Amino acid sequence: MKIAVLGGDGFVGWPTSLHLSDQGHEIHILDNLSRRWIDTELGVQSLTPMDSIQERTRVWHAETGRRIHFHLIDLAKDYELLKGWLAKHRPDAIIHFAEQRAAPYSMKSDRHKNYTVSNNVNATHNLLNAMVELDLDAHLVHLGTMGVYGYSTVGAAIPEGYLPVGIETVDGRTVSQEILYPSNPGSIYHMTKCLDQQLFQFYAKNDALRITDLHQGIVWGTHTEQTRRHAQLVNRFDYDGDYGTVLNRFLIQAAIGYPLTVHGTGGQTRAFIHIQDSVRCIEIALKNPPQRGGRVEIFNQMTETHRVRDLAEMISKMTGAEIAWLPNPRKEAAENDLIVRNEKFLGLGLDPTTLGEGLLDEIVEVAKKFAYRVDRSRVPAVSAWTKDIAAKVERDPEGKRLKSVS
Ligand code: USQ
Repeated sequence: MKIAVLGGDGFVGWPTSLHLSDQGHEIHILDNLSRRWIDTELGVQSLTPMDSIQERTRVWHAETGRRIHFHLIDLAKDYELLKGWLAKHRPDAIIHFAEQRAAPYSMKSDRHKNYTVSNNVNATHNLLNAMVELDLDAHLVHLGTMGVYGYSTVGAAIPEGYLPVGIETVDGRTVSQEILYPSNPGSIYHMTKCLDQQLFQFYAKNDALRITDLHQGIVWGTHTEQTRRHAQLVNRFDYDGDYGTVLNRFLIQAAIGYPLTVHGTGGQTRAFIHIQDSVRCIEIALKNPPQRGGRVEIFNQMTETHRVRDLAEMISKMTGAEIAWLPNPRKEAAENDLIVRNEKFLGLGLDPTTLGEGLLDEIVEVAKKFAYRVDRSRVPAVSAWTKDIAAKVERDPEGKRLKSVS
């Protein structure tokens, strides 16, 4: 297949591009390199030394003989460029990762909120709009988030996107309907993914676009089979308070002797997936497109759930790291249960990589290898969800005063 990978320079986009190229697909990465610019804005860098996208694709070609093409396009701003590219190349499938993906970054300031909404929603809408205009019958696979469902304890399993409900009619009968599971975003970033869901519903209904939305949990790990092949194919690995995600952060913190930064009681339960499974799920989704004229296909892309404090305690036991119990910079439930259905991917052959499979050590080893690149002052999460909360989040675990970066 000819596949366009929008956002193919990012944390999940890059290993996905390699994985699909390895399988013989023709891969075109479209990216505006915004993630690299945000690193510059924040004054942080990936724990792992990343080369330019051009250098990465050169090394991949030298290693495998396969070409990955790169096109510098901003989906949110360059509608005509995007449309022109799609008209010329007419891909069979499009994978859409091209969104600002960090909740803390999206909550940093009014400017960051505006940026996240306009970037994410415009990127998605420009893409859908161009596909209709060009009569492009490509299968669109979008990377969404488990966070669209929210994290309140409901005592029932979260279904894969749709919820059957009974509605009482005016004449007293009960009719059944399947609705999108009620969205309950916990950040501006998560809210943009809820808006994406609505855009997909409309375009699937109105224009019969074939769309798959992947509600992904928190990704952990860094290497995949392909990124291991050469030092310069390494994936990015974020540790900072905005882009680093909880499990990877704890592992890096353990490796550099920094107390594990648990927010609040650590009673937050979240869904997780290893990066290797993430790219495998995208491959499976590509092989199972919905029918034209059918509804949006939704998969829960996660393999296990864990409570934040259990992860901290497990890593502390494994490495001897201290745990710091910090005021939570986010507005979120202090404790929640989470049960998630994920039978669809399992039924299509996903064989989950779980925490118990020795890969945690591998990440600690990677972190130790590149520990000299870590700026400890960038480890604490300083982005507070409200002004009231900002006043409470004052000191980092090492006792230094925290400054808000805006
Ligand atoms: N947390 C800590 N300590 C930390 C970092 C996080 O206790 O040092 C807590 C947070 O307060 C939160 C939980 O861990 O309760 C998860 O935070 P996270 O930063 O690992 O994940 P999140 O902000 O939800 O976002 C990440 C990705 C996002 C993806 C989402 C999937 O950045 O792109 O959509 O995970 S999900 O969480 O399922 O919504």
